[in-house]
Amino acid sequence: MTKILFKTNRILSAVLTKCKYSTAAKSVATVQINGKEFISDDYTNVTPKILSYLGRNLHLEKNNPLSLVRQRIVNYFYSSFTQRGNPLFSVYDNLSPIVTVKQNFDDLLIPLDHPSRVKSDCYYINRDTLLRGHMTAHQSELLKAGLDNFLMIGDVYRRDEIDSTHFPVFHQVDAVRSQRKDELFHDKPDLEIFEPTFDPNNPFAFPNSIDDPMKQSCHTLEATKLMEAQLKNHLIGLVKCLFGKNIKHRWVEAYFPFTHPSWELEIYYENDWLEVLGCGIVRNEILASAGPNNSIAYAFGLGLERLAMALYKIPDIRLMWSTDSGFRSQFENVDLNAKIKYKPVSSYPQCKNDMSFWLPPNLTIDTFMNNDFYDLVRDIGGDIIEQVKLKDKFVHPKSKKHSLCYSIVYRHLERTLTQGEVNQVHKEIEKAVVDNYNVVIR
Ligand code: FA5
Ligand code: MG
Repeated sequence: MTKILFKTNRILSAVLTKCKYSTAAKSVATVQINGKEFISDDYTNVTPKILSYLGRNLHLEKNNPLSLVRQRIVNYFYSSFTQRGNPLFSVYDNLSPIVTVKQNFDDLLIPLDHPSRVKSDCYYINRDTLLRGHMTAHQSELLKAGLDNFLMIGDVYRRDEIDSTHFPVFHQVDAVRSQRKDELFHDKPDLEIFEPTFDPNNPFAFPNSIDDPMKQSCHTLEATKLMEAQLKNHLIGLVKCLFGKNIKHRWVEAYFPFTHPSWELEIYYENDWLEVLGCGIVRNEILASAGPNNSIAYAFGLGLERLAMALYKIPDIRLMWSTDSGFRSQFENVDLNAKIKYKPVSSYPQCKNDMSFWLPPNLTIDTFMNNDFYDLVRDIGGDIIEQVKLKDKFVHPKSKKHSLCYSIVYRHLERTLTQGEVNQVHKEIEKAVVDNYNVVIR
C-alpha cells in the first residue's frame, strides 16, 4: 500500500516541490514527472498514485493479457493491409502520455464547453498540460508528420468511478486510415471524394457542416458510404478475428467532435451488449489543418481492457496490473491465437466498510465532487480498493446539514485481508477526508 501524507493539500504535500527560479524571486510550486518540471496551478489534480502508473506500459509488457490482445490487433492490421508485400500501417506504441490541451482537445475540434474537458474528469498537470484522456490526442501530430495509415497504442487516464470494469488508467488502440481518390476509387475514376462546390486546395473557404447526419458537407455521399463500408468491414473482421466468426455485434450511431458520421461497435457478451470501440469519418478540418487536403480518412479507438477481459474471462480490471506469478504464468509463452480462459488463482473475500460524514457549510450534497473523493480513497487505499459507491445522500430536516454515505469495498487480489487491516486503512481514509474537506465523520 502506498503511504502518502495528506496534510493541508494532498497534492501539494506529495507531488509538488517548491523551487526557486533564478530570474524571479518568488517561489513556485511545481510537479516533477520523470525528472521534468511542470509549474502547477489551479488545474493541477494529478496525484502521486496516478503518476506512479506512468511508464508501466502494460501494453508492452511480455505475458500481459493487454499485450497479447495488442499483438493480435497489430497482426490483423499488418496482414489485412499490405502494399507491395509490406505492411501499410505504422505502429506508435511508445508516445508520451503527457500531452497538451491543444493535442487532447483543440486539435480535435472538441468545443471549449465539452464535458470531457472538465477538471473532474481529467488528470491535469496544469492548465495547459494533462495526462492524455484518449489516444486520439496524437492524431493531428502524426498526420502533420505526413503519415496516412497508422496505429497509436498506449495508456490513457480518466477520472472515473471505481468498480470491477473501471480503473483510472486503461489502454487504447487508435487508428487512422486515409485514402486519396486514386486509391478509394481506383476502379471508378468518375467518382469524387469532394463535392464540386468544395475546393480541397482552399478547404477553409466555406464552412464544412455536419448538419446532414449522413455525411460532412464537403464530402460526396459515394466517398462517405464507401469509407463507411470499408471501416465497418475491417472492424467486424477484427472482432471476428478475436472472438470467432459467430460473435454477435451491432452498430450504434454515436457522436464524436472529431468524426462525422460516427458509430460505436458493441458485441454481445455474457448476456449483455458491450461497447468496444468508437469510430467515424475524420472531420475534414482536421485533415486539412494537418496537411493532406486531398484525402478522406476514417479513424477508430478501442479499449484493450474490455477486449482482454471478455476474451480471457478476466473478472476484475485490476488484475491487469497484477505482478502475481499465479496470474502472469497463465499468459506466459502462449500461442497468441490460443483460447485462454483465466482460472482464478483463488477468490479472496471482500471486506465492506461504510463512511458517513457531515459536509462543512461551504459544500452541499450536489457540489461535493465524487471523483475527487474516489481519487482520495484510491490514493490512501491503493489497489485493495475494489469499489466505492455513493450509498446515501441526506439533508437534516432541522439543522439543514448535508450528509453523504459511501460504501467502500476492499479486496486484495492475492491474499485475504483481515478486518483489522481494513479498519486501519479505513481510518486513514477518514482522516484524509477530514483533513481535505473539513467534514465531520458521523
Ligand atoms: C474515445 O476515447 C474516442 N477517442 C474514440 C474514437 C477514436 C472515436 C477515433 C472516433 C475516432 P470513448 O471514450 O468511447 O471514445 O472510448 C473508446 C473506447 O475505450 C470505448 O469503446 C471502450 O472500449 C474504451 N473505454 C472507454 N472508457 C473506458 C473505461 N473507463 N474503462 C475501460 N475501457 C474504456
Ligand atoms: Mg464511448
